[in-house]
Amino acid sequence: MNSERKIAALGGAPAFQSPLHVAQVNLPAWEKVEEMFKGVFGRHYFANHGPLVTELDRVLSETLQVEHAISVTNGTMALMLLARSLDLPGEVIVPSFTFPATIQALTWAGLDPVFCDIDSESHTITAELVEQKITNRTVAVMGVHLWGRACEPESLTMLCENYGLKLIFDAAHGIGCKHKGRFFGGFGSGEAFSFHATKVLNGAEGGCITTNDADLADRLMTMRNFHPSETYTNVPLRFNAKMSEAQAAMTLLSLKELKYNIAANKGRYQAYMKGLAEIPGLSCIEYIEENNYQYIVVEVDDEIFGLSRDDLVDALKLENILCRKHFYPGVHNWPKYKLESLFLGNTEVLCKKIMQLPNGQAMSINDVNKICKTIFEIRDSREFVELKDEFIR
Ligand code: T4K
Repeated sequence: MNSERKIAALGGAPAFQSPLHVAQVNLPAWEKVEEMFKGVFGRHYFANHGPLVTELDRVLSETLQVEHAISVTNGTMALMLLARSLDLPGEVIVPSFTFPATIQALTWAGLDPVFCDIDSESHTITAELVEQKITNRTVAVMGVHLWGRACEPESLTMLCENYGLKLIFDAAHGIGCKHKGRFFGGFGSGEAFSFHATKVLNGAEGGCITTNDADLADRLMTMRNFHPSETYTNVPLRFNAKMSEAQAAMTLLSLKELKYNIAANKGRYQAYMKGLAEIPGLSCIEYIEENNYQYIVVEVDDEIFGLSRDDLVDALKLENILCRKHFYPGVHNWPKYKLESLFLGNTEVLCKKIMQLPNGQAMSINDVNKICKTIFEIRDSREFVELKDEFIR
């Protein structure tokens, strides 16, 4: 494709006038927010399991078709509580290709993360790869449903049963996603979700843990607060991890709009798929099962595309298209966790190739098409491709 426009890296005007963030927040109409908050203010009740948090726990368990949903302050706290509730010392097998919260939650819970490589297609750990990491110190496996794609629930369950290990999931990306027709929420002993502002379900921070295990639910409800009306089940530790009424108000409103937001995401995802299919060297990950389409994840093959992932991200930034290199460099490369003896081949490759493109409510299909066109323009800009180091570094 020949383009007349001078790309921003060569001094042209940016493709977008103002920054287009990787995630734009999904917002309900202001009148609905006002109405909901009038209720909160009118009741003078803001914390400690008010009516909205109670309602949210009920609606979440009903929506996700799971026995118990326990809402908390954020996704990281959901992971921390879930990990701490295991009350076991030892090692947990986990991917490194994830948001750092997954690993930090284990460390906060006093557990030792053991990094496992991922499958290069699914971007998740597999039962086969996990089995190679099991030692007599292993107590659990934490799978991550990355990009809302299921992390082998059946084979990991079978493996963990065979070895007597606990299985928990980081489902931060997974609200509204299904595996074999079943919503995420009931896999493993428990699953942790995030309702961060950048997620398809925006609780303005927030999260929850779901489980079908009544004892675990009781322990988690006890661990999340100090409120005297809670049960006094014996638990390892208690926190203030309660979701507020304000967060519950936002989450409930956002839940009502979830299916519309997912449908809009799907439209943009399909437009990206179409636009990027015409660009050799770029491939957008596929969603075979029902997904929330929140993440537009692209793998850059620099030899075919002609530019590296990092060059493309830098050039797009100058166009006001703000992408993310999730999850570079991989948590196993953090100084705290780095082991010279550890090599995660697929993780290393993906950390250098994957980027996330913008998606969310503030974007139209035209915007998606414009982003795809801009990528063409950057690739076709010979001057830039040859001298990129001088232009953007
Ligand atoms: N497990 C996994 C696998 C996760 O991906 C995450 C979080 C967690 C656990 C932990 O869940 P939480 O504790 O966060 O509930 C973002 C999010 O902060 C994070 O929630 C998310 N995963 C991660 C994948 O992405 P950042 O630091 O890369 O992006 P951030 O927060 O700067 O937001 C991206 C852009 O979105 C901003 O540059 C501007 C825009 N934005 C953001 C916020 C917060 C807005 O326009 N408005 C906003 O209010 O981590």
